[in-house]
Amino acid sequence: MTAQLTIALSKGRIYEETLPLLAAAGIKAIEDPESSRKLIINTNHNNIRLIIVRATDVPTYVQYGAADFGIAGKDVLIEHDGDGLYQPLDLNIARCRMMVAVRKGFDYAAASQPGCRLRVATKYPNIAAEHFAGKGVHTDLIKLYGSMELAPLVGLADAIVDLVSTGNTLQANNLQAVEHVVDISSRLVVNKAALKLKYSCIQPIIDVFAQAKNQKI
Ligand code: PRT
Ligand code: MG
Repeated sequence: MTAQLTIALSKGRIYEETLPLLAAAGIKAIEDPESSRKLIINTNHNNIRLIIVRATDVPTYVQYGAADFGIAGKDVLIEHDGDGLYQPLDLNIARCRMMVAVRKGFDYAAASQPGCRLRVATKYPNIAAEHFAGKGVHTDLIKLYGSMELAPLVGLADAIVDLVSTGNTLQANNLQAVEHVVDISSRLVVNKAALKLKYSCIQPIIDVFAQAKNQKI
């Protein structure tokens, strides 16, 4: 009997860039999650299904074994602290950079000297705390769940730590990136127990993803 496999994905950019990898593994969703309201999407394989979750929830579903594997951004994975996750492959998709950004004209060089104190708004408090601790800068961290770009414009924070890809959002909001924190791409995350129990189903998919990724480069 073939094992039942559940794959956790988020809608949007990760899903779009994962489709070719799934296709290379012969897996096709029978409905488009972008237009369907269903959260469980069947595939052309009776034993394989996709579950559609928020990007930040992918590691949680995989960690607890509700999904056997999933795809999540390195931003989400660094911020999520949990055991039971095996990260065998950087898929090199949904690439961007995590940056510190401030209002144009804000003197970041002066405000980020060792010993200074900065108010920083971010969705990534752990990553931000580590970054500023490394520079010897004290921070008041303000956790936000989206639209970080607004915070420096309305006086909520001096700086933000956020993802930047084209830079258009910063530009449109009169902000500028002033410091690189870490390069981000999405990775495969696999439940460790599932990998052992369903090795003959999961490992071939990991191998195809690795090949498809290398062909793209
Ligand atoms: O949007 P939602 O709140 O539902 O969830 P999410 O933001 O967690 O998911 P989604 O789909 O937006 O992002 C999923 C993953 O894509 C992230 O975890 C990253 O690993 C990756 N990724 C790659 C990005 C970007 N590029 C990106 N540019 N995630 C977000 N952005 C945002 C950024 O936060 C900023 O607001 O896009 C804006 C900047 O884009 P540019 O092109 O204007 O610079
Ligand atoms: Mg988003």
